[in-house]
Amino acid sequence: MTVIRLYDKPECPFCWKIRLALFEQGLTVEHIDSLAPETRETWQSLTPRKTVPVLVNGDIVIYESNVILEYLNDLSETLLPEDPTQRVTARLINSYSDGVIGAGLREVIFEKRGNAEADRDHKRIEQGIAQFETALDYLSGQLGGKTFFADSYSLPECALTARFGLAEAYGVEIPDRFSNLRSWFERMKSRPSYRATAPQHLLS
Ligand SMILES: N[C@@H](CCC(=O)N[C@@H](CS)C(=O)NCC(=O)O)C(=O)O
Repeated sequence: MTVIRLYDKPECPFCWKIRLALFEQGLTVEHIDSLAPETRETWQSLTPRKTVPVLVNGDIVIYESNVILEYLNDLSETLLPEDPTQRVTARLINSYSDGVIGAGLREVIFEKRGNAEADRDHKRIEQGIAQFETALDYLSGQLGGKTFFADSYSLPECALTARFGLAEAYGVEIPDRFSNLRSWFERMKSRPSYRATAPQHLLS
């Protein structure tokens, strides 16, 4: 049987959501660390975008995390709900996670990562946190009192678990006023997929 290979980077949120999707689907995968100098040339030759994640399954090479997610769903039909309206909801929240939730967090993480406290641009960090918190309003409204963003565990759970996991690791809290999002994140963290896929150096 062909082994699925994932060119991966531990702290990449796009990679983490793919790791979650694979684990939740029960798929076995060989993880290849794209940061290792000996693998760089290989994975870069596989993608015109020169980004990770890249998934290889036999002859199929897929870059772009959302195309990978759609492909994984095509394999097992477990990452998107059945109902067309629910599928749209799942795709929209996934896209919002990439573009809007990711934008504020990126500022905080890029500024904190590798910079000593004294050397950080605190204004950039504050603005990133404010942007993140503003973006949570919409998410909280979309989730309401539901268990998942759509009617089952789906793309938004993969995408947002990775984003919130990175946020937490870099000291960015979900404010108390978003109690539904906080409970949702606790539920996601209690799933076996969380510890199995989180960047091991960020786990406490
Ligand atoms: N739209 C792409 C974005 C992927 C992306 O930006 N990956 C970053 C890491 S988080 C990357 O590979 N950057 C180049 C590098 O690390 O060398 C996707 O969804 O797959």
